[in-house]
Amino acid sequence: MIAKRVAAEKAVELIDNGMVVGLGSGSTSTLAIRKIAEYVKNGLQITAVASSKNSEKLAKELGIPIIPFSEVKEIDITIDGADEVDHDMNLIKGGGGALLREKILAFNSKKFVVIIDESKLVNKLGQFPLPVEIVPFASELTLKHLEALNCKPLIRRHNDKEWISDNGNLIVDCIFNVINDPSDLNQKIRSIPGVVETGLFIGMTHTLIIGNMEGTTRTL
Ligand code: ABF
Repeated sequence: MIAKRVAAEKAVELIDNGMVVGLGSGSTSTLAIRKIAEYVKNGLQITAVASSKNSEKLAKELGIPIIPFSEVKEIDITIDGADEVDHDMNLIKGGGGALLREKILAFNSKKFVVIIDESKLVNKLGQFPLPVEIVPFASELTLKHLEALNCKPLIRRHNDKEWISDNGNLIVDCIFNVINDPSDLNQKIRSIPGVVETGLFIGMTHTLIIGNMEGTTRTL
């Protein structure tokens, strides 16, 4: 946890007064949200938008001012975690199921800061099953097309039921083991009707902050 915490805290130092801040999801982002709340209590003036219902709830409980997206022209900085990161700072995200909202925030941010512990760094993406958000309609057909891309697609389940995203969709975890061309795969998956979004974040990361067990960070 220390590695995640130092990465999260380093990222929060990048926030200035007056900024619109995008809040990520997951355990590393939660540490960032808690730190932001401390700064807000001590006088930092920001507004924020969240990438999941869970993060929004937590931020509100901690006193971070959440504003509706209708009031946002652009997000100054979004701080979010990742499941895997390669040497080009491409990511797999969506282990927590919030990949669509996370990608919308990242896309609309001047600065997208990714915070990880060093265990998330990989030579090639794909060990972590790639989450893909799909609409429930005709999901069996969508799954066949995913399978044709050489993966084993599994619909995410929780308590014996299909897990439903914040957007009312299904998440398919696609086991590839190795993804040789993440950009090409991202395009191929996104061209399947029924697919809403993939957990591949290609060329979106501006800053990567890596925390380690010694309690120090490295920024790329
Ligand atoms: C979010 O949280 C997700 O995109 C990713 O699935 C997850 C990272 O997990 P954690 O921060 O809990 O290790 O950022």
